[in-house]
Amino acid sequence: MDLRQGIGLRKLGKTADEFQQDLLSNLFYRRGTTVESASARDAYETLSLTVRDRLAERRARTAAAHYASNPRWVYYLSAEYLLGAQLEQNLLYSGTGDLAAEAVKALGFSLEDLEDLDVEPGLGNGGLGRLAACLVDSLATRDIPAVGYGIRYDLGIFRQVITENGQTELPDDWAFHGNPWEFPAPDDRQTVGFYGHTEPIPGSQTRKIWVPGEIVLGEPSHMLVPGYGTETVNIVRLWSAKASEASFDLSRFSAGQYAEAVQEAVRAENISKVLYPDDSTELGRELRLKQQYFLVSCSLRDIVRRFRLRNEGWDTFAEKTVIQLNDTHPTIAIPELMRLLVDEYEVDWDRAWEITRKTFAYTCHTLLPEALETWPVKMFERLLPRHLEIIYLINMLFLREVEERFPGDHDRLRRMSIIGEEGERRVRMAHLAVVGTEAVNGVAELHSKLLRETVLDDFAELWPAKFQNVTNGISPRRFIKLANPRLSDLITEGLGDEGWLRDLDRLTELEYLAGDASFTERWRSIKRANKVDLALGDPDSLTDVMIKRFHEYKRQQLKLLHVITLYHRIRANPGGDWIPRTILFAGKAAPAYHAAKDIIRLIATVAARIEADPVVSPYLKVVFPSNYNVTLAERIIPAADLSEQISLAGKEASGTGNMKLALNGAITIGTLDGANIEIRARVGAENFFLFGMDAYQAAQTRINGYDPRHFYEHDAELRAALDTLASGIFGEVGHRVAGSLLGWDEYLTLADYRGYIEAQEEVERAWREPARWTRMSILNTAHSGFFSADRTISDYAARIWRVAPVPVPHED
Ligand code: NBG
Repeated sequence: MDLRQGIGLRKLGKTADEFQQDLLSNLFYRRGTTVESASARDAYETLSLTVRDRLAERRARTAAAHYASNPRWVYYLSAEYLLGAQLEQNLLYSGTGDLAAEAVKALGFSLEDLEDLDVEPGLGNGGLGRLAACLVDSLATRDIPAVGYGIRYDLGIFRQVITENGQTELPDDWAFHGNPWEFPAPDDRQTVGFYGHTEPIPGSQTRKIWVPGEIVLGEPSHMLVPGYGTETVNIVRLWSAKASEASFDLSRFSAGQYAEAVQEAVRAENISKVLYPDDSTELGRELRLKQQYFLVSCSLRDIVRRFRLRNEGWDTFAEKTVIQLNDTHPTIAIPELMRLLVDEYEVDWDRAWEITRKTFAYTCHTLLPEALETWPVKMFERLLPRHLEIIYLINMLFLREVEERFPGDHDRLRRMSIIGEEGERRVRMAHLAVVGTEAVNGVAELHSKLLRETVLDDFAELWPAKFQNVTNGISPRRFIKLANPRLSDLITEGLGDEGWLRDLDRLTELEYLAGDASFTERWRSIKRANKVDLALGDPDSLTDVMIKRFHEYKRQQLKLLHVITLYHRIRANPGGDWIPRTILFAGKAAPAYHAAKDIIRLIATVAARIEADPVVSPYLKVVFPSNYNVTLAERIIPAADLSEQISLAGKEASGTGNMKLALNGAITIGTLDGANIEIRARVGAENFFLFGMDAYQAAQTRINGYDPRHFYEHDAELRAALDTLASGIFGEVGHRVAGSLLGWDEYLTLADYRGYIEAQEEVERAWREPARWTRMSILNTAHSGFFSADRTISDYAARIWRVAPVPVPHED
């Protein structure tokens, strides 16, 4: 099938000459310049368009195949996407890397020059946003008809600069120079209402009319999401808030009141201005809720529009549609679909509820109580009055169901209610998400188990079959093929072909090569070469990395206690047989999270101190590159020897950095938390450095009364480390951090200190035997196949979505 034939379009060529022709033609006609005057940016934009054209053709074929088969669709609703840089990926996925390298030479540039101009859209914070990007990649790779919906924030996650004073945040105007990868689709613009009031409809108990007080437009644009080794190209559709024409006050402008004239427009467009506006103020919190409804309202109307292209009525809606809620941020989609069905399409309540429940599924990504979103009823009432009424009705009917099952259990009703009545009344979004969906899943075995046993235990008792686990996964294309080309080439050579990139379980075949002397030698030298490239420390040192968001539960502070312990040990015995280590921290802290920012600042201070110490610096180097993002992760991960996954057990839902590092042959030092447990089970206990309490021991410790002073008093090295911090030699911040570790520390840091230090000693013993270490490294890679996001998608497809692939025919 060739869609171009029908309209007389020529095919895009596959030869170097043809690619170059297209590049030049794009430079001339679309960029409006010539070879002689082309800047690097001209070349970058032109190359991107030339690559995009090739994907656009596949996209057109995908859309046609999907339309023809009228399939069951997966719609992924996510407030965050960390898509990573696009050029390199799209070169790989379109198979045009070599052609492109050749063609840009004619413009006087190298591919690497141009890749440096490819800014990643930082439309997310951390693991949750990157997971969304890995899942859409694998949806396309598995040929599943899917659309990812999100918000096109003007400013993504802040740019971080690290100095000795810690973290400073700068705005991330990622699309300042434009974004060659997106297609605006103004025809699919939607209208979103906020505020206002509701009016009854005579004769109807459940239907209402909502008269919004503010109207904002949502304008979509989409980015292409190609599958790897297949023809499918899906899309991620991102919404931008636009003020309506009427919001510009011409008369005020004419009167010279320029700021007032655009005030309303600015307010409207602020909705998609920044990812997660600061929520330490009431207005900031309201803006966040506005963002959530904006995403949901635009996306649901788009989903209905798409459904209507091939289907009529509502009978088949839930059969043709599954909407996955990525955490609670898009949960208002549940009352919004009810509102559309009941108020706008006049479907009766019970039937609407049946459709709604069947359509949605919910993924929970946390166990931290503070991360389970709730919104004040008052705010909801003001911003989304009709939705609050619908939530009340959903809640009333739900509580009736609970009451029938557990008559007289008032405490249970109070616990399970969608409305929390303690203190200020609040809407509990996680409860709404569980009540309004067909399936609820956690993101690793332990996490799903703890959801059932603790946070959502009442719900699991009521609906045991609803609760599932789908362990997270990562894209092997981005996180090994693109990030670590040397190792990928070696693996391909070892396995005979590149099929493992679509079938990651094939990595187990590497097990047989772990005993091969020349293979292991090459494995080792690749790790070294990757460290040379990273250029952040001695390539012969043990490269020990902790890369993730800064949060007390992740316990960067525990790692810091290890650093100080090493510092003391080396100073006490400068002639000792110390193993040189480069300890690399990278990650951002939420701008208003002061305790996490203190830890960043302290690390930066300690790093400088060690650097300046002639006794310690030959053995120990602490580095903290600024602005951790997907691009930087792709550079660090291939160079890592040791992967730090040291959260307090029971706190990290899954982790996905742990998977990326293991896949690249880093060995994990970690607790029995999140997906660490599954990594250890697969790579083998002997290839994993385990320490610390498990989740049940941690809970028990808390119940028995955690006493940090006990550990301080009974462990001389720990005491010395804390005393050094408290002494102020690392500044006031050291004093503060020591104080919080010795005070009420929810993350039980000191309780795991000795176990952690001992595990680090075991690391050093293994490192002293290079053959053993390399074998452990190879076995980590060999047994990481399970963590492919392709497997994650197969699990969702089979167990939650019940969707089948729709293959897209090749050209011709
Ligand atoms: C994060 C968890 C991680 C997990 C990712 C992806 C949130 C709310 N949760 O452990 O902390 O790997 O989600 O599932 O960002």
